[in-house]
Amino acid sequence: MTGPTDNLRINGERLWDSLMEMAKVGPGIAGGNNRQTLTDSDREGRDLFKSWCEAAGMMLGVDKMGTMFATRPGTDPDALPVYVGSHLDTQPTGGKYDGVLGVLSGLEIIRSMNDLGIRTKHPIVVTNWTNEEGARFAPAMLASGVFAGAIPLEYAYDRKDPDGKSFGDELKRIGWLGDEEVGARKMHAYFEYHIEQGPILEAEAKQIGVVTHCQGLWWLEVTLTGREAHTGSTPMNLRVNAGLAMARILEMVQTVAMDSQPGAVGGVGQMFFTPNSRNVLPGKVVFSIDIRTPDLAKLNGMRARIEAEAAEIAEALGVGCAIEPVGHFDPVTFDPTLVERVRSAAERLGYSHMNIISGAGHDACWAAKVAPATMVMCPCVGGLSHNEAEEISPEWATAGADVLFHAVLETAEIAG
Ligand code: HGY
Ligand code: MN
Ligand code: MN
Repeated sequence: MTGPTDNLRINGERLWDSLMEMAKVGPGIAGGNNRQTLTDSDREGRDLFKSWCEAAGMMLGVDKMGTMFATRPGTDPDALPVYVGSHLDTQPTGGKYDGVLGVLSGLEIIRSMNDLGIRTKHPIVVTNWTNEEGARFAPAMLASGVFAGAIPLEYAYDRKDPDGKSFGDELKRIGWLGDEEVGARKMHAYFEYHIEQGPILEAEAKQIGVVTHCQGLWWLEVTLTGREAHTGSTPMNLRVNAGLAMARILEMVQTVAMDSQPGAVGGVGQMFFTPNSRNVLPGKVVFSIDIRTPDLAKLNGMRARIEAEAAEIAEALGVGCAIEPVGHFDPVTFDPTLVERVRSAAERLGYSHMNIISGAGHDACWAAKVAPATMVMCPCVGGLSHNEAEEISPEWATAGADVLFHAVLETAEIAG
């Protein structure tokens, strides 16, 4: 099966306009977005996306995790659909393009097919996965993880945000609890277009990332138990200092990641002190360790070393230590046939390209467990993401969406 003719392109201006329109929903404080999952602004973004899908003639289905599936019918009702997805939820200080570019490029493909009068054998389903970020409710890629059968639905519903609100209650509250069984849908193939969120494509002056793999991940939630005491009157030798234990563990995570080079990362992004008062030694410190590498043995070795050394550090200070894995997926190899379609589309369209391993996790990582899946990437300025200053160019956005368009059409099979 060869790809479509090389004169097929999406409407880059319309895609950019839609990105800028969606960016107005749940604005941040520095030019980006704070459209966290299951908040009122997430609901507003979902409602806007739904209106656009319906205007493009698509039918919307929603599952019991709130994931949105907008379908453009194919000519063969028995043919499994080609899915094109990503996420509309953002980090609290997120950018305008992380996730959103993939969802709205899927919509742009449909809009372009409508303009060009293209029909395909397989239906095409544009997907907005709930809670890809995992910022409010851990873990990341929660809805796609339930869809792939890796995470139980009840576990997902019980996940709590820092204010103690549950995922299930918040999904109901915003009115996006759907009726479809999660994972009942079967996919012919899955594509996800995403900004790189790293510096490689820009540094190498490549327009397209042909994503062959994605690194694996562990999220380890550490709870340290000290003794609340006065920071002024408690002698140093009488302290049970959970804060000090946390600092030493943080330093150790950095050492483990550096010892695991090349191709490994480790760090901490979230931490809570209780009672979090300036002149009280913390009775409890809870923080989340994030480690990642494309190498499975190295990933599990890093986890084992961190758990062992954290226990030693805590014990030496008389601090209690409990570690709970709250997020995980093994390194992912994307489908070689689909990867080749992305590469040949970039060549046909005259876009520079290179193979790349995704540093960030994506819903495609779970989709790859249940269907042939792959990704397309575009550069981002300075490799910056999960920062309100996240930026891409309209040209970069358009090039990746063109490649996505061709790879999806080749897979969905143009029916004339
Ligand atoms: O954590 C991740 O890699 C993704 O941005 N949620
Ligand atoms: Mn993302
Ligand atoms: Mn993200």
